[in-house]
Amino acid sequence: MRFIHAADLHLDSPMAGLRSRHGARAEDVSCATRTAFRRMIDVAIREKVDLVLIAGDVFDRDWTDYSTGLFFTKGLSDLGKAGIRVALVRGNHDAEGRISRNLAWPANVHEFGSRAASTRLLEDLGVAIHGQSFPDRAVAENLAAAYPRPRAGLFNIGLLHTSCDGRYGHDPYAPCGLEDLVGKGYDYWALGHVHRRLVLAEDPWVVFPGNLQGRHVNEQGEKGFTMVTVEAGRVREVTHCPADDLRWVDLRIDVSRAATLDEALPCIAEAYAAAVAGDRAIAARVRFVGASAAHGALIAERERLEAECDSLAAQAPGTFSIEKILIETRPAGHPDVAGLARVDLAPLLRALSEDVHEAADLRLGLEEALRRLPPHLREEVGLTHIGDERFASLLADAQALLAYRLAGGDRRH
Ligand SMILES: [Mn+2]
Repeated sequence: MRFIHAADLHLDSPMAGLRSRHGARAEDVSCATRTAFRRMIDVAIREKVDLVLIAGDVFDRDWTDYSTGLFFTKGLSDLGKAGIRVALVRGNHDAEGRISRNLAWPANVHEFGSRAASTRLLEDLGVAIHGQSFPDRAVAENLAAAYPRPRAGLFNIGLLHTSCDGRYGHDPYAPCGLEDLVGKGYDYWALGHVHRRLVLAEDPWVVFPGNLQGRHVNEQGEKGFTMVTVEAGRVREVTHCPADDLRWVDLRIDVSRAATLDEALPCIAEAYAAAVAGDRAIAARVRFVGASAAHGALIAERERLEAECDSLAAQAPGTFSIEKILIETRPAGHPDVAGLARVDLAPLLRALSEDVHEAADLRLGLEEALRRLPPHLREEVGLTHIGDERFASLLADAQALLAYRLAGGDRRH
């Protein structure tokens, strides 16, 4: 007997950050969750698995129309035509109370109810599945505690959407201890909710497969589902199968050896090439780091830098998209003060860094100016709140920028 365990499909999740930046490409990118789901269906059919388990969060949010639901039922029907059964529970994202539209599932699909945990027997496969859906988003009680006792002589699977003991950085829904699960007497716990792949125990198996497709830069690396082979009522093999169509990476590009924006370009191209993973599309957050003589140039010529980043992305192998560009470089040594001295800015800037009253005045002025900006602009420039550290780094950037401009740096090419 073989089954697939998947969770957190989040179909039609908007792929935060990529939509707005990529105009024409937005549609491809937003299809990533669908493509990943389709990959899983194709593997299930090709490998002739017996059963597919989905541990909640099939949908990212309430459907805006029926197309999301139709896409899902089409995949389920294809499984049905291949003789593959499906069991699923709803999670916090697709709890009964959150999805207002409804489609009847194909006949090969069993959805567990949300009132109480129940058991579904598939005796021809020698399997008993125990599960319960989320009635609403926030489920505070330990659902696992009331899961039924295992059925003797069958392979017992617990299907559950849970934060487990809350150590894995997700909202604490249907919390439970690992010992609650292990003590239940089941053979395999098919969990969902934590988007990272985690094998919490192997006797019995307690597994979070992770989500099928990363949705933002904090969901990096390979994503997919888990394939489980059972022989004579015992787990023989547990394998992770990648399914993601778009892979998120956080690219730190060290430009400490570059003195100009142009010298930074080969560093970017090199980092892109290293990030490419087979035929997966890449979505990258690009972060320039290092103490660099190009610091001032990067800040002053940000618009060109962003365009060069996009241009190099278009040249990279495969599909390479940029989510966001962050300039986190520091100046290398002291900024070129010759230009500053010429207009007597050096003493002023020194005073701003050293004199708390001067600095406080400047900060008030800056905060006042920010208050006049529309909120979406404040957010866009990342200045919703200016802490001490942020203020000091803004001041240092302003100094580097002025030095660069006064030295005629932006007229050099
Ligand atoms: Mn989820």
